[in-house]
Amino acid sequence: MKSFRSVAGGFLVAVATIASASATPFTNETLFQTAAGGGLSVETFEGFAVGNQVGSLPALGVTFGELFPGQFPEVANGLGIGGTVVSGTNVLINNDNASLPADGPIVIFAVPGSLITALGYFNTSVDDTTRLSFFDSNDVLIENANSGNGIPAPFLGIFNVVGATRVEIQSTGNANNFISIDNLQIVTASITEVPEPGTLFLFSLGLAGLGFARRRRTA
Ligand SMILES: [Ca+2]
Ligand SMILES: [Ca+2]
Ligand SMILES: [Ca+2]
Repeated sequence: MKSFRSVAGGFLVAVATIASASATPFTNETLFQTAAGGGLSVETFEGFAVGNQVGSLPALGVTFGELFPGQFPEVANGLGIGGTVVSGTNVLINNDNASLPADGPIVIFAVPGSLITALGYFNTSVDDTTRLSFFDSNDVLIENANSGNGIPAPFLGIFNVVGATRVEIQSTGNANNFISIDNLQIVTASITEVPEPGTLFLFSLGLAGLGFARRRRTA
């Protein structure tokens, strides 16, 4: 009987390990890029005019959610809004026409059929610290991490092999919630297999083992 119980416990431990094994935030851009591997693309926002809304970045394989109906994240002059820059003069902001109050989080979606496995940026807000969150297709938080703030702009990146359907960048609420980012860098991966059935299979094996052990114990 004891051997059956330990087998069941082993399966449950394996499932828990799979769910948490890939948590890897980076505050160093070079280490992030090394971990993220090939296929990384960087957006400096220098190809946009100030005031342009950014609904998608095809080269990075992502689209953006609206800050509020009819308003996507917008390109601004980083120094002109009281922040800083990492490249050129432009940054991306969570605001309309850089006017307070600030608006919702910057929401980034992987294009259908793909997942975001790595995403990094510099927080050029100077005052606000930011939170980077990865969510799966069921809207469950995979992993998050908080950036620093100040000058020079601190980097924050997450590499997560599970892959996110949606990523959010938002203020942590320590300042005026108006945030800007620069040198957004992303790796996406095509969905070649759906991981859920395998995980569910392992989980159901664990449950079956528990049930079997329980039946044997009462017998
Ligand atoms: Ca820039
Ligand atoms: Ca606003
Ligand atoms: Ca701010």
